[in-house]
Amino acid sequence: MKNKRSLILSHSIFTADPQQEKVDGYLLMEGQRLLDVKPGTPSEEVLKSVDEMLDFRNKTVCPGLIDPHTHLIFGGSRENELALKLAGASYMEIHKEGGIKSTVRKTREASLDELRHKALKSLESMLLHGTTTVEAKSGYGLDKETELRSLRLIRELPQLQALDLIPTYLGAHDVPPEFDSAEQYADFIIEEMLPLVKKEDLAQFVDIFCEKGIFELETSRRIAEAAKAEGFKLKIHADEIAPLGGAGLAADLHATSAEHLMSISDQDIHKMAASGTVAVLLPATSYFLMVKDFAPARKMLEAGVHVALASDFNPGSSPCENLQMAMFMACYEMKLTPEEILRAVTREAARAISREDEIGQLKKGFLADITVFDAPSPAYLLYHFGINSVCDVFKSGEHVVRNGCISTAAVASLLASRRGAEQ
Ligand code: IZC
Ligand code: ZN
Repeated sequence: MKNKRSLILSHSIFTADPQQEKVDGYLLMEGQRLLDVKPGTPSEEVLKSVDEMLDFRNKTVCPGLIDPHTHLIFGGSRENELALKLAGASYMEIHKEGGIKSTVRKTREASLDELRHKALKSLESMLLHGTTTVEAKSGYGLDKETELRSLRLIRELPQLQALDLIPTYLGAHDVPPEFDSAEQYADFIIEEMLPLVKKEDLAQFVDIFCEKGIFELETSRRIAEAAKAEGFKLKIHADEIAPLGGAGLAADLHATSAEHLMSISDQDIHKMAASGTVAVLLPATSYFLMVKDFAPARKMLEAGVHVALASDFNPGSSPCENLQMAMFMACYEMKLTPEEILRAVTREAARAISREDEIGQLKKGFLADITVFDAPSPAYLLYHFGINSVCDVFKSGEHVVRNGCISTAAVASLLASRRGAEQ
């Protein structure tokens, strides 16, 4: 059967393609891919060639949003920390007894079915909020069995729902109680876990929580170098709280991205620009942690750093699947413009997960992953804040969200074509 050809009309197409970033015109897609994006009105000939025409003239059409930093797989929740935070406790104070440690306990106790159900619920929420691809980390098991179980679950999830997932092994998220020191646990990660994760091809990235009192700079370097030697790409949680120099380490090792970066030094900003390491900024986390520091996004952009935004979805410092929250925070707290923000959740976010050749832009040959906002312009989208502006979403050409509701038929068709592609 011939692939369906669809045409989308819009006065506000934000392509994220540097060659023609904003288009008042139309977009053509066929099957899974984009055929063309053009200004002006389509000719009779073009109109005759399509099977379907979608009128989004007063809406903003963007590449499907990409969330390049989430801790998707975890058991339980941590609303008990709210009272502590309101009483003034910091993230690191809570971390001593609870925090990640409490989520590790709950993740180890959870059944696979529970973890699957929870992740599916979150992915559904992400889709309804416009996200089409998500990076997903392990990191709440820390022992062999639970880490592998989490990563295998991440691999399974694209067979069950619409989003694509990019798997990251975050064994170095905290030191589990079975180990006496970060050094000892790092040996276990390097000698046992990295080869196992590689053998089963369970992760594209290895990530490290490089933070004072968690994994210090030298331990982080040891893990990162071993991961690189094993063939993984790198991501580093860097300079979130203390200015340890994790961003400089990420740049030295040509990591794909460094994340958080609220305490980054000027020198490391320049190092990141030179190495092309993407800065993945997580402003919803600063907001939720009730700290007043936001990463110096403007300084980074001026220095030539690639800046992406992510939700940091996790049970402790950002229990929020809605990437638009990070977009609002980037606007009102970091003073990024609507266009800088849209680039950061599309083209730059694709770069942060090494998928920039296929997603994150509306241009010929790219996957037809498209998010439509019920907003006539990018400025209106960021101005009308605090609501879900997403009305329609296409994933690999399938119209999976229609007028704010998931189309189970379109998702089923997407999953069938994924199964077909595997055979
Ligand atoms: O569970 O607290 N920062 N990891 C590093 C987190 C936040 C997630 C958590
Ligand atoms: Zn994180």
